[in-house]
Amino acid sequence: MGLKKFMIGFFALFTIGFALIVSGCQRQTDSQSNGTLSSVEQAQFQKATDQYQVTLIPDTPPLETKAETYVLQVKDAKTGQPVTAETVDVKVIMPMSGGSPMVAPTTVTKGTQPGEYQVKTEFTMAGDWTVQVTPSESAEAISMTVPVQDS
Ligand SMILES: [Cu+2]
Repeated sequence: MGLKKFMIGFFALFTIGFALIVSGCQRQTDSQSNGTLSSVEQAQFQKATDQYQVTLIPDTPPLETKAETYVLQVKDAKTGQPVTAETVDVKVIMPMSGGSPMVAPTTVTKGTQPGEYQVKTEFTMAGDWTVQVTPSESAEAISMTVPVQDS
């Protein structure tokens, strides 16, 4: 069917795009002041606001379309201390043009270290996903965009 071919071509273009995005990220330097996404080391994704600094760490980079558990670190941006919340709210979504966003089923459990959480999710499609972290009920959500490749 034409649609299927179109989708395959679409994904191929996306994959090339991600490669460019990833290499672009690696050239970025610290962005803590303006709060944009940066790649701290090759495979960590970090974003900071006035209040919080969040870092997403994949076990085996790059991010791929499969079920996996990631470490999420949440720190107080001012003191540098890990947050003490039992859990944080994490939403993993992919905005889709002309439709409602895709939502990845996500569970969060407390990690072994202070301020660390285990985020189990499944990126169901290659492309740019938005990881939205809300460290506490009164906090603003912190969104970072992460590129996901086909596994
Ligand atoms: Cu999608």
